[in-house]
Amino acid sequence: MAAELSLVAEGVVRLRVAPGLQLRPAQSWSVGHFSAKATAPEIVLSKGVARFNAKGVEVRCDLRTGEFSFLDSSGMEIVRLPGGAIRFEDGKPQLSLALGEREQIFGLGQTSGPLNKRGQTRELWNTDVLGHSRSIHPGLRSLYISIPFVISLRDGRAAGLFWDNAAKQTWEIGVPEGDRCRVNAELGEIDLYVFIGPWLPDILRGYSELTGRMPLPPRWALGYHQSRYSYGSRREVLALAREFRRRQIPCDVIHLDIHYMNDYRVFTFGKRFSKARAMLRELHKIGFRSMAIIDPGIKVDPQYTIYSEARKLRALVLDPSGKKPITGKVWPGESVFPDFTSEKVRRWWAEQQSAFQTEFEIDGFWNDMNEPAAFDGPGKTLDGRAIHRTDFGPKTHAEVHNIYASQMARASRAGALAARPRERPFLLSRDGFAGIQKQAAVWTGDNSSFWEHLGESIPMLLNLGLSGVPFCGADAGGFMEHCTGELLARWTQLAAFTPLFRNHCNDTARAQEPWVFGQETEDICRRYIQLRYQLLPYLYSLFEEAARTGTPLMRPMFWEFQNDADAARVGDQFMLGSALLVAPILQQGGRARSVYLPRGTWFNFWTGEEVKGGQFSLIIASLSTLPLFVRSGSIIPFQELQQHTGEKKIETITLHVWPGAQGRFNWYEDDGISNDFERGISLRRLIEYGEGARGGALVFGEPEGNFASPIKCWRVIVHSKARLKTARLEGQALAGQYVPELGLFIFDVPNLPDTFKVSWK
Ligand code: MIG
Repeated sequence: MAAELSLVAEGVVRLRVAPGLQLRPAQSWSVGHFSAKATAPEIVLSKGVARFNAKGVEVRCDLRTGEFSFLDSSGMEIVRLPGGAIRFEDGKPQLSLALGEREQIFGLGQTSGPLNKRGQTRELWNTDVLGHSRSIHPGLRSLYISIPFVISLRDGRAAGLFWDNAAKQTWEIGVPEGDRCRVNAELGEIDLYVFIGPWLPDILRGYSELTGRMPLPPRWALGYHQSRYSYGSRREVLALAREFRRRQIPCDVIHLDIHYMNDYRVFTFGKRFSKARAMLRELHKIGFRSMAIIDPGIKVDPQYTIYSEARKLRALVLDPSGKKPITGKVWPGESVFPDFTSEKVRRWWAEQQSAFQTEFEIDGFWNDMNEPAAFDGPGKTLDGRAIHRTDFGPKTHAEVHNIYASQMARASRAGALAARPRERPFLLSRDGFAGIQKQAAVWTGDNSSFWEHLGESIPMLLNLGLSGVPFCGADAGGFMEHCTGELLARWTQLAAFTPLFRNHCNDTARAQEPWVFGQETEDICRRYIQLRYQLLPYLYSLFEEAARTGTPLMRPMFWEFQNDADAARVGDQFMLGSALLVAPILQQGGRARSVYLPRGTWFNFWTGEEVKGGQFSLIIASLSTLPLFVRSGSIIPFQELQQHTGEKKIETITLHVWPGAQGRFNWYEDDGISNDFERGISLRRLIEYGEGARGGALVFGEPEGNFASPIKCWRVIVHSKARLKTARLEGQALAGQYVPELGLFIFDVPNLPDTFKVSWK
């Protein structure tokens, strides 16, 4: 065996092992420029142990037993590969990791089941699963998004491990042996990245530097999305859009599912959408954006130009003989599959998509069936022996199956940028591999309108965030089966606080737009969709943070409270940013639940009531109430209600302040749509809160960046049971008003261009 150890960035160590005497040139679908920076660590050899030291990280290799251990800067062992743990059997690489007694494992992309993956077996193989819970498929081990990256947490210290190998992998995490994690891959070499930690944000920063970060999305993508398989005609789509406006339920995006096409031919509109361009313009006029679904399968039809061009260009995946394109049955019937692993094919696809987008003025695309699915193929996908002519030379489908979707999304992104070079694309993908976050947001595929799936969406989305994919969401209301008013109300409450907020359902399921279940459900849905829109400035700043650092927006409790052992066990509630704790009701008929509030003081968002943390509390919640808590010391920006993100110019931002010893908010703004922020046309400002002897103060830091903010006024709302009387801007008195019934003190301050301080008492 040949091995190589290198330091690729601060706190990130790479270990490569190959069966022969030499490592092959590295090939990666996920890791970009980063490996170029690798430096060799210092080596000290003594008593048969080689110690590699690099900037506070130590790797020990016992040359007699072959044991590898990785130590963090405090000397704690965070990853151990016991002697013989790295092996190749029939060319298949295997690893075995020692698990600590209290170690928990998170990540791996999209998984069903509980938050902590210890005790589960997972197979990383992108798979189309109808109804993705273990109650429907008891042996379920694979889902749409496979990411061989895990985070381990023990006694408050975290570390990360990424195996950069796209072949099918199996992870047996603490099963059958409780103290081992066995991982094997069908093909390839061992190429591991160990993230030393111990802080979660550092691990995600390192991992996302390695595999890429989510580009900042356009602001409209953060609004509410409505979808259905399928809104079947131009008339239906326009009526739907008008219904949202008539009922005053905010909405930004309508998704067009497969029935818009001409007999499922990609890049076409069918007869029932004969005036597609006029329809999409009409939607724009009333403030809607559209997303069109794009499947990879191209209908075999010599009269169809996309098909004939693809043949001519030799742009298709080949069957195992290597002589002709492989075919499979998908929605269009007999279909062929573009080979997105090739640069030439991605370029061609990008051109097709770009022409289609420009002709019809479509705003974004969602890529579905991108496993790729083939109804008649083995395991509902292509034969593993099918041949791809990749950027790295010929490969079998088994070698590239897991990256097919990421490469399709890459083409799709290039296409969107070609069509609208000045705008940020919004793309959505069902499948993905490590790095998908660079190309597209993801949704979690075909869940069902089951209470169980409502609950599972929390750990599923949390683990996606921990796997480097911050922009994710589950179909609100559930995709398959029939939703009910109560389920929709609870699901909308939860999904309003997830990064992607889309209601979508199946063609055979009962409709589930917010109004179909009657007045009460409609009012509840409206209320939470409105709240989402009011929270947009908060969300937008969180998105910017995710784009810059890899930090997820939707965070497990332990992200914010890493040293709290109880927080590490909670998987049915979460933090949105560091200020909001969301604890949805997940049971039919449920009117109460236990909520874990970590140490400190919390405020009930609805009543303002103070709740002591460091305990589990029983929280009562009527159907219209989502248990929602605010951490003390938080500053949360709200904006005026809008029916869509571009409806009006926002000139006032309301800053709610919940008292506590201290707090801060990283304010971010830009034009919300263009790429100008890449040239510094954005505005960043730190807002800090501090408590004084008899009052509090906010310090607005110096704005950074060149964006001319439209905001004229900050309306400060201080939550205080004690009567507050005066507010001051620097030395000057401001007009403030205390509302005793609500326990709120309210005053306005102009948005000054330099640093300034306001205080109250
Ligand atoms: O086999 O395009 O997950 O969101 O509505 C079903 C029809 C194909 C699966 C997607 C779903 C979409 C549906 N598609």
